Amino acid sequence: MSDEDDIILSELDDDELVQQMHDDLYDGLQDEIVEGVEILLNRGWTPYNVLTKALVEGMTIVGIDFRDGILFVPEVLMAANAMKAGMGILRPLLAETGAPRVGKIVIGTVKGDIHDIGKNLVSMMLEGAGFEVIDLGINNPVENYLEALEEHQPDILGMSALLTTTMPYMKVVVDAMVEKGVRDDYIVMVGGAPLNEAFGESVGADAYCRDAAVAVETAKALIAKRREVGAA
Ligand code: B1M
Repeated sequence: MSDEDDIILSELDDDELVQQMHDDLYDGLQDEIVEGVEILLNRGWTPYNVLTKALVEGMTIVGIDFRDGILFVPEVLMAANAMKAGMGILRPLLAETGAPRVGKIVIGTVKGDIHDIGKNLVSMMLEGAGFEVIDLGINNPVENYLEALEEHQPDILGMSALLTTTMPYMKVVVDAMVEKGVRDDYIVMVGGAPLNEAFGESVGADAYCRDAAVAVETAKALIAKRREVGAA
């Protein structure tokens, strides 16, 4: 049930339900989002479709209205928490591919930045594609990345930034890797709404990823390329 007593989510058809979930996400209604996710899954929707059509599309609307000054930080936080609640159900399902691990990635949002929805999405999609993901969370100083690389020896380092003020920190991390002589031991992938290809190149990353789907494809392609070169 939504907070409007007359709406019973399970009685809506798929299109109406997805529309209602966009509204519920906008209103930050966690319980309704969880219920909507469960209903769609029970109706045979794939976790990926629930994620992209019900949650990501809904969050895009929130983003636009935040940008335009229609929504404010507390409301966006509530929407983000509702999205997280939905993602909590989808995460294990997306990871349940039974596929052998295709690679390992250490990923985290850079220092000064607490945005993690996109990064979590990338992590979930990578897990779903068979990757082992070590998620460092938010606000990571360079030391966190370096320690995690040493400890976990991943194939890939992934960094996320959503602010124009924090994205330059990616170069600090890559430069530290160069200084330590370990830059070429790892594939470096970066992403986040304010980034682009040129920025990715300028910080010395191997790839900029526009979205989670591109991140998965790029991760697979770069690992395959690296293994080919290693085998030659
Ligand atoms: Co913030 N925020 N926010 N915010 N926030 C933005 C980013 C902003 C563009 C909004 C706006 O003004 N239009 C703006 C940045 C402007 C700029 O830098 N030029 C902004 C601002 C200004 C701020 C604050 C400074 C606001 C304030 O306090 N005055 C503050 C900063 C706090 C900080 O970090 N120090 C702040 C705070 C917040 C909340 C806490 C309220 C909340 C974050 C909650 C959370 O993440 N747990 C929030 C949110 C939700 C947003 C918006 C609305 C949505 C971001 C999001 O989750 N998008 C955002 C507006 C927008 O982007 N339209 C905004 C959905 C997500 C699925 O997309 O993150 O782009 P995205 O991830 C994509 C790709 O980018 C890519 O794949 C993902 C999935 O497809 N990707 C990667 C991302 N990371 C990757 C890593 C990879 C690969 C791909 O590695 C390999």
